[in-house]
Order: sequence, then C-alpha cells, then structure tokens
Amino acid sequence: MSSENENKALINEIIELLNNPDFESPEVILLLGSSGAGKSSLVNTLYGVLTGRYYAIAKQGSGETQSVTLDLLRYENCGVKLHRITDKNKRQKMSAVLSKLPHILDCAGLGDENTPEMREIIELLVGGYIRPGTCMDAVVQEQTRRGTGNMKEMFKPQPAWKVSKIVFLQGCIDVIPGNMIQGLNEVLMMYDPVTLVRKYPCQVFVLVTKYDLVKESDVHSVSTSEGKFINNEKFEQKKQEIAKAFCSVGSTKYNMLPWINLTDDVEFTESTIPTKALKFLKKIVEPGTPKMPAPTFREKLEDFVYQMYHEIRRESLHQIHQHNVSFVQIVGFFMVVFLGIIWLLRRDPEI
Ligand SMILES: Nc1nc2c(ncn2[C@@H]2O[C@H](COP(=O)(O)OP(=O)(O)OP(=O)(O)O)[C@@H](O)[C@H]2O)c(=O)[nH]1
Ligand SMILES: [Mg+2]
Repeated sequence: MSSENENKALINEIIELLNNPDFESPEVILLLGSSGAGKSSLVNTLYGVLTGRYYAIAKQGSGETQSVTLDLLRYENCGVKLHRITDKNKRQKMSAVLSKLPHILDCAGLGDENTPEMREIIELLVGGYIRPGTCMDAVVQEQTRRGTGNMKEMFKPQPAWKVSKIVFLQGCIDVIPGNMIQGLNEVLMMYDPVTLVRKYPCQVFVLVTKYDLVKESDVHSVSTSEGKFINNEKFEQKKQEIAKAFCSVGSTKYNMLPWINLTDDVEFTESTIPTKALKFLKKIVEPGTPKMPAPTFREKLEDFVYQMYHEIRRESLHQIHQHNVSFVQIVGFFMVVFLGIIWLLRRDPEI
C-alpha cells in the first residue's frame, strides 16, 4: 500500500474509533519530559499531520536546546480548526469528529528531581487543578510562599482538565530524568485511603524522540559538526533503560514508540512521519483499559462509615471481653453513632 493510501486508511480508522457509540469524552493528554525533549514539537507534528500543513502552533526550541514553553498550554482537539484542514475530502470526513479529537496539555520541561514539591506539581497537572494559560514559574513561587502540600487549596480542580493519558517524551540522545520519572510513578500509584481506588488512573505512553539521530555506525555515540548521533545498539539500550524506569506503572513495549518530530529541518512530505503520527494518534484514541467512574463523595462517606462501624464493633467486643464497659453503654454509643450517620446521609441527598 502506498503511504498516501495507508494514511487515508489510518484517518478512516481514527474517525471510526471516535464515532464509536462508547466514546465518552475527548482524551486529555499531558506531555511530560525534560526541557528540549520535543513536547511542543509533538503538538506541531500532530497538528501538521491532521491539517496537512506544517505550522509551529506551539513555540518550540531551535538550534541549541532551550526551555521555551513556560506556561501550561492547552491545545483543544489537537489545536485543529476545521478550516485549517487543507484537503477538502478530509475536511468533510473530519467535520463530525473534530470535537472528539484529544486535547493536549503542553508545559515547561520539569527538572530531574523527585521532591515533595515536584510531586505536588505533577499531581496538580495530572489532577486537572491548574488552569490552562497558567504561568508555571508563578505556580512554583506560590508553592514556596504557601508551603508544599497546600497548593490544592488554591486551585479548584475541573473534571474537563483532568488528564486521562500521559505522553512522556525522551530524546534518544538525552539523559533519562530518572528522578522525575520516579516522582511521576509515585503520583500515579497514589490511591484514596478510604476506597483504595487509584487517584490518577492514567495510561502512560513513551515517545523516544529524535530517532532521526540514530545512524548505523561502529561507534556508540558520535558528535559531529551537524550534531550528536547514536547507533541502533545504543538506541535499543536507551529504550530498555526507559522501560525499566516506567515498569512500576506498567508501561509496556507496546506503549513505547521511536519518534521523529516535524521540525523546521524535517520536511514531512519526504518522510514516514505522517504514518507514524497517525498510528500513534490511533493508539491514543483506541479504547484502552475501561475508565472507572471516580467514587462520589457519598460513596466515599458510605465506605468510611462502613469501615468505622467495623472498627468500633471490634473495639467494643474487645472492651466487653475485658469487662471495661457494660453492654448497655455500648448499645447507647452505637445508637448515637447510627443516628449521626442517618443525619449526615440525609443532610444533602444531591451529593
Ligand atoms: N532532530 C530532532 N530534533 C528534534 C525532534 N524533536 C524536537 N527536536 C528539536 O529539539 C528542540 C527542542 O524541542 P521542543 O519541542 O521545543 O522541546 P520541549 O520539550 O517543548 O522543550 P521545553 O518547552 O523547554 O520543555 C528543538 O530545537 C526541536 O527542533 C526530533 O524528533 N528530531
Ligand atoms: Mg516546549
């Protein structure tokens, strides 16, 4: 199949997936990784592939790697607007599903640390606490002023901002930020102490970027006047290292892809980038693990009350056994607790 036909088939498959009756809401994808890993370039790549024209809608670094994204930016439906799609047929096909394309969150590259401060920032990002457009430097300053652990008081989380999938970007020639990955893993492993339900059930994808810098050669890593290259063996080693760093959140080989971004230097008409990008987009919109509804306040309260009941019952039996309290005292206490619970549950039946 020619690459043009393969791309058309992929677009059709993506449209079909988005049109499925079980489609609920667009995915919210958070891009994470070190500064210069290629997060903003990925936004531009997906935009270019979907519209058929490459524009740098997300400001990306050029020349020497530098931190350019400073705010939390949200690209609604991959930043695509219907009138931007160049091909008329594609525009017609996409019109019904445009609003179902994923939303992408791009933010400043995080430092390689696993501190309570960093984990709180990751939690705020993943939990949908930070409003798109927020200056991330200001968030860090506010965190210093208020003290770590108090930032959730500042932002009201929005369900529409809550992240459903994380795409971690790692340049194949760059150092793996092991501490940051560990911090991310710890946040993703967090669970509600009452219900034991995972707080942030996000699927993680890893893109190993700058794959165009992998060259066949005898040496492991070469620096030339045009830049730095590595060979295939070194690339495979890097992939294994990344897989190991993510193994606790179950990121398998299936979720890790070698990746080349469209940049000012890479023309997408000459390459296989569109096919790879469409395959990735298909993977992102595929129904993965079924989404579990988050427990409501009422369900949490019921679980809490149930656990308390058994705790008190166990303790009471122990006290009776020790002859410390009488049966009548215990029954009286239970009556008070029971009436309190009834009052709590009836207070606001809408919750
Ligand atoms: N060769 C090559 N260069 C890439 C690739 N992806 C990104 N780059 C380059 O890497 C540099 C950094 O890219 P960005 O997309 O700005 O990186 P970022 O992750 O958004 O960085 P911050 O905004 O600082 O967090 C730019 O010069 C890009 O052109 C790739 O796949 N191959
Ligand atoms: Mg950026």
